Amino acid sequence: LAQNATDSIRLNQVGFYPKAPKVAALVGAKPGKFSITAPNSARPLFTGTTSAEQHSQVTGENVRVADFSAFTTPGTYVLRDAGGRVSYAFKIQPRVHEGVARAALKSYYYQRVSTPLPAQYAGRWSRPLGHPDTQVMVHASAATTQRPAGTVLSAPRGWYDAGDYNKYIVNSGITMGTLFSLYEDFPEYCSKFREEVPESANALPDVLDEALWNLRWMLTMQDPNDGGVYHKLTNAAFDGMEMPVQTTKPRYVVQKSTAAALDFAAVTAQASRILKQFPRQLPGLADSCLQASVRAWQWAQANPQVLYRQAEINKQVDPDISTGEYGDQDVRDEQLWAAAELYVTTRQPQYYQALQPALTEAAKLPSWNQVQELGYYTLARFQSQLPAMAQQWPTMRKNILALADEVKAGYEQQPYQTAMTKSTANFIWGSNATAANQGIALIQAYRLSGDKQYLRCALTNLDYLLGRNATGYSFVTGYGTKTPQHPHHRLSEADGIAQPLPGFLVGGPNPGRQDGCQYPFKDAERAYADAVCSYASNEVAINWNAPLVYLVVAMEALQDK
Ligand code: G3I
Ligand code: 9MR
Repeated sequence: LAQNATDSIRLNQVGFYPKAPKVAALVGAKPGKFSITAPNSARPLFTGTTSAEQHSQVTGENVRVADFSAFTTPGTYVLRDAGGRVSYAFKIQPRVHEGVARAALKSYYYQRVSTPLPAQYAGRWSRPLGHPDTQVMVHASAATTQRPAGTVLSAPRGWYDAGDYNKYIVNSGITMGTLFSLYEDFPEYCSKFREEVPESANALPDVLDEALWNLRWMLTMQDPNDGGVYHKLTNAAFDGMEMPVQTTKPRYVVQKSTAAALDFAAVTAQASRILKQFPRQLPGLADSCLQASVRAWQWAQANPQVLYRQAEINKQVDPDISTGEYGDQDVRDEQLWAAAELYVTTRQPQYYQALQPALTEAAKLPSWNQVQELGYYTLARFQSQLPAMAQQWPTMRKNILALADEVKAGYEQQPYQTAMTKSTANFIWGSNATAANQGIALIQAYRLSGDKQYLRCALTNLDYLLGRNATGYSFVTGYGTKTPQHPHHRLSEADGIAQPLPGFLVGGPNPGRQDGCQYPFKDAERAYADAVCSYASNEVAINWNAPLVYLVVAMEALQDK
């Protein structure tokens, strides 16, 4: 029967919590009854009637919705529609997303740089060490008197950013902020949440052990002479589709930037207050982080507009750098985020002053170049301990809720009944991270208001990512029935193993199609190609997996609500 399964019945291919809403979108379905059955039996365990047909303006599909929320018995099932079509098998059970949650966090272990991955932890994806990054050169764009071009530095560890092998401070910023916020929002759950990584037996929660691997790299990216932070550690050009151990190209740290300094200041300030809870395991590290944070902050105040413009740099010095730019040209949001983290960690009035201009501004959905909301989340989390903010707090609270309300408004009315599919503007490069970040915005609103409608809506975007979408894919490698097989991911492509590394969220539909690959469809919701060439729709990235980890872990932690 599984062979007859149709990808026109779109649902969360992993499954559903017993008491949660359960919805499938049926494309081109006959009207009438649908049923839920065991995979190998036609005997209905639940029957319902599909909704009236709705025409999607985006894809041209006609969609009916099957709602089986009232069916709560744990088990493994398929959905059968009026035309006799059968869905992929899915589960109804408590903790149904625990496997995805573990795998999504474990993806960071697979992205670790400068270390061998032994089979004990990496299984068939074990690999020898590559990119030791102990002999990194100062690029001419970063030359100073103390560190002239060609000076050799050691900056090991960190995570590979994405499908490529470079390490970018700006993108590490939002990634670390999201993972640290997960820990601060759900400390009990995170403390029990274990994967299988070398540090799992120690006293730290695994999510913090994993973040430490990248934090220790980030700390090496600060120039001790002035407190400035290099924008990235990179090859001059992208490595080929080869394994880390095969790569030999020189690596550089490039120009310092204000965005890098502020993201670094935010992350290290947040790290400092979290790691302070583990003085015996990590003696001195919290203090070092805070010192590093303050110095980066001071550098950024003295250098408020040092933007990273790769094309300009390439006109002036050699060698040319052609890897990811992460060229944020507006650092006001980075300034606010850093001020917020430093304020919460130190409670010093200067940081409070620095975040004044933005305190009453509308909230914006986070992305690598828009981090203001990360500051809002942190201020919200500690609000009861911040009496100085009492006056502004009602406005800020209203703004956080307003963003979530905008994400949520009317989602039940459109064909797929997810927040993500409400607007084609959501479908940019890395659109799947938009879905996950919308989920976080909704969870934050739930935490502030206690209104469960936000949680229900957040779950629609997890359903979206795991299969209730117009492509019919579950976008997390290895989780679901129809999952990406050919991500733009050097580690997955070059290892000679057919199955990609598990637990990775691919970028998702992106009508921009900047990679020039062949796409089966061009419309916003279906512009996705499961092809290695498609870096604009099928790459993986640390800043996309982080909100997935947050969303799935939060749903697991809140499943009984
Ligand atoms: O912001 C505009 C938006 O206003 C507009 O409506 C939309 C229309 O397409 O475009 C938006 O800008 C896009 C931006 O991403 C959105 O974040 C750009 O067109 C698009 O080119 C840009 O793509 C970035 C891409 O690098 C190319 O620079 C992605 O965000 C970013 O995630 C990606 O990051 C790469 C690194 O450079 C290298 N490592 C892999 C990583 C993931 O692909
Ligand atoms: O592999 C690169 C990927 O990580 C980037 O997101 C993408 C856009 O900057 O570029 C990819 O590299 C491609 C390069 O830009 C053009 N030549 C082919 C490369 C893919 O192998």
